[in-house]
Amino acid sequence: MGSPKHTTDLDSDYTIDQDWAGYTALEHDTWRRLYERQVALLPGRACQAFLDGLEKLNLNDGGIPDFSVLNEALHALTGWRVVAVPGLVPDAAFFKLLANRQFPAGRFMRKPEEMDYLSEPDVFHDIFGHVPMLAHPVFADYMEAYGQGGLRSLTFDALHHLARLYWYTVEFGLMHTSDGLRIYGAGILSSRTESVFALEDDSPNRVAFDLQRVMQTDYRIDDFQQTYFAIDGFEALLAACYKDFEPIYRALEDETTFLPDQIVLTDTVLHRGTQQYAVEKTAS
Ligand code: HBI
Ligand code: FE
Repeated sequence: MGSPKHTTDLDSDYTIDQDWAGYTALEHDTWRRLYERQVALLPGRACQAFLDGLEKLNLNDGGIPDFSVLNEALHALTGWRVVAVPGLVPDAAFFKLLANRQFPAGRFMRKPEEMDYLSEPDVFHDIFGHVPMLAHPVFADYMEAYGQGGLRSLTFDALHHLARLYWYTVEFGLMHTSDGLRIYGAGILSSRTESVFALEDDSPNRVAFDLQRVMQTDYRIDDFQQTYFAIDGFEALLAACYKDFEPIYRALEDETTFLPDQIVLTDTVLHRGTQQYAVEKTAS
């Protein structure tokens, strides 16, 4: 987590100063190494919106981006801004920020020995993974709608349903394109190994996105996903989600929860996974 020079200057909405001048040369170097590694994986895997966003926002300048500079470009494109937070923020605060087109980003940089995995979102995951997508106008609207739906979910005790939607779209989403499946999920695109696994490995299921199905499905937080859901496009995703979820929450009260690897009768299966990776992991 943050180095000692990063003080705890918490505001009430959990946002803090990025303290860009406080990053060390090693932390900037870690960004550059992560960046170069990921960019090499993107052609043929990342969706076009992500590639466009990366270019428009000039995230390849070298080193950890200064949020104030990044925000000038991002705000001009879609009205979104990035705000620094110390780590995970409480759900209500998280939703409120999104509903106001403010994306909370961890400001700390992972240590060199955590290049491949860390449990809390750092500045590389949050900026490289999430922010290019926020430059896309329809995805930008989806994220705001998600924040508003999140605030409303708190009055229905439906947070777990909304969290699954975020997980299987914003973090681990795939998309159909005329060239085949592409990645738009930030959790995948900021991971060297999952960028290959999610698209190319035989192990995970790949299933067409369905809102209620996703809201009923548990997920893995500590390892590769066992099922990925593919949307038809951002317009379709926004249309599916730009509605009152109350009837769905009511319907879900009588429904079972699906396991992370489960295929159900109503699924449009694009690839039925062998689950070999997960089985071997459990056995070892
Ligand atoms: N806080 N900084 C940060 N980043 C997240 O992705 C995040 C969070 N707080 C809550 C949260 N995510 C999830 O519980 C939501 O997906 C529901
Ligand atoms: Fe994330």
